[in-house]
Amino acid sequence: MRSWSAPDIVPLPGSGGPLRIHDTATGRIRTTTPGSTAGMYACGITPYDAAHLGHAFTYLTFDLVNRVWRDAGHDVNYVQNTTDIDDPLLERAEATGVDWRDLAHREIDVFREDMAALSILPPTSYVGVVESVDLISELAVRIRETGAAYEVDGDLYFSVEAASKFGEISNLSREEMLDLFGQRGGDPTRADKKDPLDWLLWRAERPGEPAWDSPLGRGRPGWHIECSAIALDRLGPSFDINGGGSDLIFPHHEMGAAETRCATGQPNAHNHLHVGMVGLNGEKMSKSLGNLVFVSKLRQEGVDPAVIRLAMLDHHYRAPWEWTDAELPAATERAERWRAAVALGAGPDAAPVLAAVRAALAEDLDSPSALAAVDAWATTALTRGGTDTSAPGLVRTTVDTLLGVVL
Ligand code: 5CA
Ligand code: ZN
Repeated sequence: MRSWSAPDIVPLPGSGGPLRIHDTATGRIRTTTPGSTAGMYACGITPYDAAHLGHAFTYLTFDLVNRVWRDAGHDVNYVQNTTDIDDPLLERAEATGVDWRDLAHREIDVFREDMAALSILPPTSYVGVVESVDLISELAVRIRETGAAYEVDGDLYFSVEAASKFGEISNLSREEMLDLFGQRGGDPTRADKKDPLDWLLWRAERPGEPAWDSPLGRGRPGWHIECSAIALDRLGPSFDINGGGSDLIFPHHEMGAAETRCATGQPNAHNHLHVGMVGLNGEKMSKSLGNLVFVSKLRQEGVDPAVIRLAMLDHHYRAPWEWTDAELPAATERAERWRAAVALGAGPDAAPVLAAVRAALAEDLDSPSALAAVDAWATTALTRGGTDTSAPGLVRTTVDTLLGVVL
């Protein structure tokens, strides 16, 4: 499926250091060790509604990884899916009287515009589930051939008993797993399953629901296997970073990792990256709760995308945070201050700013510290001035290339 247009990336002098990033599975900050091309997969949207700031915060995080790796000299093979067939999409289409395909296309279009406006680097491969049904059913067949899957009334389930390292990413107790599985799209109470945690790989056709032919019969893919199959197809096993928002740690990423391990004998990824939830008024911002701040709405209201980006960058990606009315005024003030400083003909030496932004981002994407380094330079430039005529240009490029903020 078509991705979105890429912002221009102006190379910076020298190169950045290796990215160190928190890994959910080990709970440690680890140095990533990509080859010449780094591989990364991020779970994409379910396109039944417009993207909200929580989604944008998650894709901003993957965008920072992308920029840090590129600055360190790597190419990046970045894959993102879009869940263009799933229960919530069908339910919304039914409730609003639109065709599910039209709904998905419309919302994916808005998402592309939002991402391009926010200067989020596009995935190398942006992949829908509908266009991937064959490769998803092939992976389900591979899993069935290992003996790890069984049928319940024509639906195919993965048997959790066959998952050799189940819990390796989430490190949760069985009680916690059962609880989250029930809350997040699982079916722990379905009768005739061998274990309540067994999960759906392939759902046999139901009357009135879309279905595709496959070696497993007519039906549609379960949720987790869509991401395992697309990632395996585009990136192979053992790529560098897999992730999404922290709401996906369990069951989605645990069960997806089990599928890849079962089919290939290898882990799906070396590092598991999870982004803190953005909330509004004390709750996680979520489509089902309806407490949303849409990126597209802010853009329509004329908010500068660079300001939206700056507001998000002021929060560390792992910490959950709340969007409040104070975010935009603070970010607007910062953008104005930075713009005034780079508009000066000269300023203090900017090489330390580049070094500080690089160092902050390379250490677990510490974007608040990166902003503080630029703040300090801008304050000095505006209050005491400076004589380096190349400094404003270097700060402008640093901010553009590493933080994606166009001044
Ligand atoms: N299509 C699936 C992933 S395969 C899905 O979770 N779609 S989603 O539209 O619900 O979310 C898209 C991405 O945004 C996911 O990575 C999810 O973890 C992340 N996300 C959702 N809500 C928030 C939030 N409030 N804060 C931060 N990230 C969020
Ligand atoms: Zn996913």
